[in-house]
Amino acid sequence: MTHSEALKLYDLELLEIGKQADTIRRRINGDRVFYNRNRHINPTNICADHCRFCGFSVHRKNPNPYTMSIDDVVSTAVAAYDRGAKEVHIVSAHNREVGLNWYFDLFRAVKTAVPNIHLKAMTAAEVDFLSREYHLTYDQVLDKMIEVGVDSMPGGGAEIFDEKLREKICGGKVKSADWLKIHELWHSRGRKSNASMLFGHIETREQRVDHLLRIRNLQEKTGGFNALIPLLYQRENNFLDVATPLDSEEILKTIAVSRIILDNIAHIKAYWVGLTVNLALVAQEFGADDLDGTIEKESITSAAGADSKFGIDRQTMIDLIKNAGFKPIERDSLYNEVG
Ligand code: V47
Repeated sequence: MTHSEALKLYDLELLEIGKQADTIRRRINGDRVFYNRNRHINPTNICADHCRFCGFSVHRKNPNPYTMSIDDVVSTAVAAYDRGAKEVHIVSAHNREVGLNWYFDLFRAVKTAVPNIHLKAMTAAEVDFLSREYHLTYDQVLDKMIEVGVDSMPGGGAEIFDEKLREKICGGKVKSADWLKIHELWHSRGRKSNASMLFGHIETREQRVDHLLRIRNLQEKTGGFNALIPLLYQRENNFLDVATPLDSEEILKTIAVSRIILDNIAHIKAYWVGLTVNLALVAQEFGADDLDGTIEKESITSAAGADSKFGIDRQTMIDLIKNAGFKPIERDSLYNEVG
């Protein structure tokens, strides 16, 4: 699909584009809606970067720095595992104060304490930060991650690949080509990851389509992406002045366009945290097939205004999916169905 063909999809009526996306969704995933039991842990918010959309890292609008001890991270993971979580999703800010070993020791400690939990950790932005800060190649950082027990990589840090816009909204962090390179190297190790796209801020439809096509091209090469997560921008406590939120029609169209362009990636996640549960459920009819997980505690999106701080319980998740007319499927991190 060319860029202009993909862009034209947006000109379709919402229900028409929804139908096209739903056809692909049903071909790949039937009437299943996936979720998992997971725990998000964000061990520090002290960041060397200053992304203008971020309400999580410590700055003038969020003046409360924190760094968890490794023991605290481990006990949080253990408690989540005891409550049934199958995955911990660990993402940190780019903290210069803690040192390289803090990152790796933390993962090793979690994996030693709960060997059966899936450790999804380290965005490509963190990989790039550690590589630049400590003069390591990407290969060295990725090999180290495997050595200390990281199982898969989350999709964060992709934002929007268009270089000009990226410079404006998150100039200091991982370059687009490097984000893709890091995932390619990770996939070459037989490992899986996710991709994301931050939308609903100052990007254009053209830039969204460009972003999705770059992900599609890498997936053609490696097949290593499990899911795309279109992350809806939240407007509070950050430095991007966005006067109006995106309307639901444009959000649903973007999810549908994602499904259609990325028919080579099995799953499109409607991340309930940013979309609200209601819209995330509607999105299941516009190409999405996954709601993400129970999460337990969420810090990044809620810092920018989302109502997601305390996660969602499993039974509520199941009931919501059933009431929306879909079949709830609890999955592990690699989309295998679990008990
Ligand atoms: O990359 C930052 C985003 C991401 C805001 O891989 C914001 O399964 C909205 O990537 N409004 C991190 N979003 C979260 C992420 C993620 C989440 C859930 C599942 C997975 C997965 C990955 O959060 C960052 C950035 O794009 N973010 N600020 C904001 N104001």
